[in-house]
Amino acid sequence: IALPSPPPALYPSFYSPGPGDILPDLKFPPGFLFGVDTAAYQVEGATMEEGKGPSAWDWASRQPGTIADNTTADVVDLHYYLYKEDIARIAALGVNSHSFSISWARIFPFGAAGSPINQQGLDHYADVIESHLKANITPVVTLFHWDTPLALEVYYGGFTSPNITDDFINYAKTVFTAYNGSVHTWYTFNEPRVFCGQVGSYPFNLTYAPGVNISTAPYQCSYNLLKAHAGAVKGIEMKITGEIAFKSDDYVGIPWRGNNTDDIAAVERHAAFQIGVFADPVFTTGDWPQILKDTLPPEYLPRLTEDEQKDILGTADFFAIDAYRTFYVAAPPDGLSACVNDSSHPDWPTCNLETQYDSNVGWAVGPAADPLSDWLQATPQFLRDSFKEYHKRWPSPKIYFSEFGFAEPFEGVRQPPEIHDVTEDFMNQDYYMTYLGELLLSIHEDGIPVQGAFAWAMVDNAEWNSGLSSRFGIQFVNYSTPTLERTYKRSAFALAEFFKAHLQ
Ligand code: LGS
Repeated sequence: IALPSPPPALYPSFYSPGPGDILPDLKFPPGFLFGVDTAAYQVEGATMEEGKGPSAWDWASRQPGTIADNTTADVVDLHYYLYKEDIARIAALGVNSHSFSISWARIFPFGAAGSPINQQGLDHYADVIESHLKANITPVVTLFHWDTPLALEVYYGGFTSPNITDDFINYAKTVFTAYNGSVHTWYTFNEPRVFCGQVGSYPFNLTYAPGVNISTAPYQCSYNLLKAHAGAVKGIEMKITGEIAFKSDDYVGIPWRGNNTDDIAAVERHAAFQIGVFADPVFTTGDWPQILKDTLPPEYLPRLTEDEQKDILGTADFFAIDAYRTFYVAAPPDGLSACVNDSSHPDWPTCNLETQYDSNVGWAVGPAADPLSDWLQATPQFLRDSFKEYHKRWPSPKIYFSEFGFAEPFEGVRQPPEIHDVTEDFMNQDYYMTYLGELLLSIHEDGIPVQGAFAWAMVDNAEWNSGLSSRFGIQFVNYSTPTLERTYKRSAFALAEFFKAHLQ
């Protein structure tokens, strides 16, 4: 597939320099990965084919009211069958890496250790990996991007049960053994904080509102998941042939009133209850952040024994961060600290992800009614500070900027009505260009060892609860065509040009 010339811009972008003119003298370091992201549930489709078992999301997407537009991911992009075309299309852009996930239920339809292996699933991903290598695209493979085999939810409640740990380690070993040597970079888990936050409404209420009426579920999940991560990494000793970590999400907040000590304490508390839940144990201490232990009794937060701490510490070769944006964090009016996602504690003010910022975070109010203000939540101006914070708090020889991107709403909000072109995602383009400019400065001025940047997403896809209506792709997918036709958006051309100018 040859890259077509970009069509002439239909109207001017907010961001004036062309992708090649942004900091033209600054280059990405040698070996830098210019990647796009996907995840199995979100792009593959074919959910009931070739021996795959159902996942929790296949179940959830069938429950009325769970997905905004009532779509399932049964067909979605049919990447399961169209992966060769998709690989050719990203190769044409000059993309040199693809970060994708393996569906656990394709390899173990029933999930559990000792249950049958689906050879077709193993063969499928072998060919997917080979096809990437042939196209000179480095495969970066995630073992778990939220699609728990449904059977394990039914048997024992998925990640709320300690049984999950052995079953995950068994799955991980099977995959590592099958593809070791072909895959160099691995992630065990995608965004465990988001995943276990949803687990607040376990088992089957997969909305994004975590932990309001909850039990101990989010922290049981965190405990089991952390042990599963460490067990997988230790068990495999990948360090000989590859590198492995998990993908963090979220941000270290910015104190709302600068040097205000309450706000600084709120930032610390926020960091401890968010990224710190997983990053502290793995990168710095082996144990939960102290604030967590001080706040949550052992019934909520199982304590890690010394042996467990030893097993967990150091189980990441690099730090990976899905850094979409940053927020201000402020102490709530009573001066205590931020209302963060620890509502399982009886004495703590409850809040959820939808509203936690309303009262105490200034302008960064959660999901906006007006999509334009969602765009305003893009925060390139904080990217360098964020990377400094990540690197200071959870030091690692290498960082991947593992996801960033923006879902352009095309409903006439931003484009002049006479244009209304679904491939003119100029806000997404501006998002990528401003972030990447800051990233170059972060590497060159601040000395942050970032070695890869991955755009979410390769194509439009099933955006969890938002279904097909939230379009994060750098390629438009026309879901009304039988071929599920892909078209490069403006952002894809901009990314291609930016990386061509800055890769060496
Ligand atoms: O699709 C998910 C993407 C989309 O946005 C992916 O599966 C997740 O790993 C990840 O959580 N994702 C994601 N997160 C950021 C949400 C905030 C986006 C706001 C962008 C405003 C500038």
